[in-house]
Amino acid sequence: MYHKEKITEFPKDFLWGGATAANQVEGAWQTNGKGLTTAEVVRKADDRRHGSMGDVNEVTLQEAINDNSDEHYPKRRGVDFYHHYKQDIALFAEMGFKVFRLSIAWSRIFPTGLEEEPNESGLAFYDRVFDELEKHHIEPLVTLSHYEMPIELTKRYNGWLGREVIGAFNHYTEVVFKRYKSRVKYWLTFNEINTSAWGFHETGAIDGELSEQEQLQIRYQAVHHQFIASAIATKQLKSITPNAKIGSMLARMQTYPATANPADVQAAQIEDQKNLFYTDVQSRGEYPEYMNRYFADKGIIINMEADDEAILKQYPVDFISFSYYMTNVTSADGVQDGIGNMSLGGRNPYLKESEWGWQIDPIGLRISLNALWDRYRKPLFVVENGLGAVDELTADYKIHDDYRIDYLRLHLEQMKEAIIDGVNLMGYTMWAPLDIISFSTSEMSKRYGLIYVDQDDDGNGSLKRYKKDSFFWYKKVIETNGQTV
Ligand code: BGP
Repeated sequence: MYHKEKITEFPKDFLWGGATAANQVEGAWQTNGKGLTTAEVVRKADDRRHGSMGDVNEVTLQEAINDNSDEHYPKRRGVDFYHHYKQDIALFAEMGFKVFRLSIAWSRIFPTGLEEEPNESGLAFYDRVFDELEKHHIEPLVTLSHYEMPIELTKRYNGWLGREVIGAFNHYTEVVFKRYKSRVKYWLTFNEINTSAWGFHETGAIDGELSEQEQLQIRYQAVHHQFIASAIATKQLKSITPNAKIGSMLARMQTYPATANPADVQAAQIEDQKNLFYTDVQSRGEYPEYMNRYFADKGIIINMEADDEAILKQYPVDFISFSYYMTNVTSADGVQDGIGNMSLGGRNPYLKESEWGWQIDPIGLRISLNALWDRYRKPLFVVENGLGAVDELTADYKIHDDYRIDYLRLHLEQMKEAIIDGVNLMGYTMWAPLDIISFSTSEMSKRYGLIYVDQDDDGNGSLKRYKKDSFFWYKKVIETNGQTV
């Protein structure tokens, strides 16, 4: 009789690590020729905890561009990883990281996105970062565009809405694929590609006063261009470094029905399809049928060129990566209540939430892993998961963040269950190994790190790094390959 042994532990070569993004860590926003990006013109709001994501419309784009300071734009200063990378990577190594997810700032390489020749000092910076990672035997996992693009492309082409941006992006990807050919094995094209449907800083497209239909039309057209750019990048990578792997990156938000009423279950299915649409296209290489109905109902027409469908089909992704912070709830009557500043769905009475209203659902991670594995049969990678919380630095420079340890532990336990269920999971990069600027709120005080960074919301502080209790806990997790969580 055929018998396959039950898996009981994390795979031997499991990629443990942490994840960051250039615009939230690097700072040095004007150093060595770097250009301004979309992320760096989103103004900080006084209190965005329960509000919406950043909105450039609070000032005009031109005013933001002309403002040469970082006062209202904390992402311009980050946590100065640009000058602290050696120290930071040494700390990651001390925890035993096998992988570090970082993004390349496109505008360090092509300041306006329009240049023919790349900016050598931008390329050299990432060479130094990769040198340091190599020294510590840490594998880089590189996101090519994490919520940003050179601002000039936004002004000129309305971001990803302009088909011309595909050419600019793939000029950049070809340059970095060639340059880092021997150093980077794992690549992601667009961070949380599905959130492009939400607003300015992801797509670069400026919505202004538009109807819902017009906004959807813009956003899905912009995303279509991202799909094509991603498939072309895959094609380039396969010819430059055939052994390298490229993945899609989804903000996975499973939607639960509010009740067992079939009408609610069906409403949840539709919501879920809208989330999985992105990985469906990038993994299966074609637009799913259910979207045709949605597009027709909403009056959306995606303009495609002759070869678009062929390139999507020919160059699907190798693996599926995703961020996991929360799940959603919906009902046939529609959404009742938005949670936090990220999720679009309703509140789940069975779950606790973070100080920023993000509902915490570790079992949802196991459900998501199983669902994605069943759907795609491609290796999965959890490339973001973590808790944003207010931390206290004690007089003796300690941070007792047992709440963060609990959060991570509960998610790791469910991840292990999913592995025992048979899910093929390549790795886990928690968000974020050190405190960085929060993307949605631009606050420093929404801290995710295992390493505390001494900086406040206004940019005051020594930028010194201190190890939190979670630092020592995660080190142990990696040392024991997840046996001690
Ligand atoms: C994800 C983004 C990250 C990150 C994280 C936490 O959506 O990919 O860039 O910031 O969420 O969100 P925040 O910083 O808004 O708390």
